[in-house]
Amino acid sequence: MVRLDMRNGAYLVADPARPTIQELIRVDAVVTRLVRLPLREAFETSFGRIDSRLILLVSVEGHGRTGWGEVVAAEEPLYSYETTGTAAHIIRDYLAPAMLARPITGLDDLAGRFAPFKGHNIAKAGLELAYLDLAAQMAGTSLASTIGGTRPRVPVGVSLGIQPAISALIERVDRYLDLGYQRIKLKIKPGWDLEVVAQVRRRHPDILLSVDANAAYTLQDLPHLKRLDEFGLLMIEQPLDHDDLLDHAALQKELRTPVCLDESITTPRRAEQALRLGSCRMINIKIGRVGGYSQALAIHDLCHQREIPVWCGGMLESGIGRAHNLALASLPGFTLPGDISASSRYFARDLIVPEVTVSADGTVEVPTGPGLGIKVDTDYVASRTESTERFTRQS
Ligand code: NPQ
Ligand code: MG
Repeated sequence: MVRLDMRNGAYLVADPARPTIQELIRVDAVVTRLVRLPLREAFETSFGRIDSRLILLVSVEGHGRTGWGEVVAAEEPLYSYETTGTAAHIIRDYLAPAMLARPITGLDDLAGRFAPFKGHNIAKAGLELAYLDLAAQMAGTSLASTIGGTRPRVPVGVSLGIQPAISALIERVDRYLDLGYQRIKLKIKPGWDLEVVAQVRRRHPDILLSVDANAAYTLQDLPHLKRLDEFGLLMIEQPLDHDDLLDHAALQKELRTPVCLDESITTPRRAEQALRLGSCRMINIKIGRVGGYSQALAIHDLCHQREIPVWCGGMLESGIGRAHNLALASLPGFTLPGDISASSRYFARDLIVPEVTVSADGTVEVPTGPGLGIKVDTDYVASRTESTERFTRQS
């Protein structure tokens, strides 16, 4: 039986059968680093286009070890209101002091300290990730097994940005299918939707195909969106506004294609309300968007109990965030392919060794070593770091 217990606005880890962390973690220092990685090619969505990824890395030091996390916010508040700048501020002034105040007894303890600060989920998640890597290292177990993950490998798909021409998109669809990716997701917007989907579907009648609008439509577009039903899509992701559950419920009633919510699901309570309203039939879980493992686990457990499929979303993470996504996606409820591509899909060189690779069957291995189970390439991180801040315990 899954509980959704609240304390200070944060949900407690929901499944009582889940292993809990026994180690008392005393964090000596929290370090943030701004790192810029060039993208191998520009990534365009309905809200904008980027050529490089500015990443806020977080590390926590304690017990002679270092745990690593990643703040997945973008530079501009277009996907969500958070940015690398707002996250740096919230971590500096509120979250790092709360984390350093006293030893941490577990995930619920840390989530409870962050909960009084409203929102800023992506900032909170960055610290939770780093904490959990350190806690799992201390326990000598992999991060995946620490949270109750069961899959040794996870199925993955690729998200393909808006292109200058359909021919460029088709070329990429073919390339990633050849590499084994199990699902193709097309970014869409008004003017880059029906014709694009029709051509890809005609060429590949049987693949798992989905679309993601990143909130580019309104309910007035209902007749237009209904035409997507004929393409047998796995889902249409976040067609309407980022915080609108009611209009999504109205839309889902009129569509055969399952609606999947991304931006709209910011807390376990919002997930529960979306399911109660019928706003979606699937949920994309991003650890950042929901405020860390504690909340992601609660949403996973809620959906698993109700047989709602979930999958792991992506935020163009470096290998550090990518490795955390692998741990999350190893949970039993993650039945659909995640947006967890190979490092090389986005970057010429990643921040970790070995890099994340996708095998020919479209799966990625979940690391089994202690903690994240990958090595951070600290020399390469240093060479890419634009600025660093270090926060330490007062006593
Ligand atoms: C999504 N990601 O599922 C997001 C959107 C997204 C892989 O499609 C910088 C930081 C740029 C975060 C572009 C994918 C981003 C970003 C797109 C997130 O909706
Ligand atoms: Mg999305």
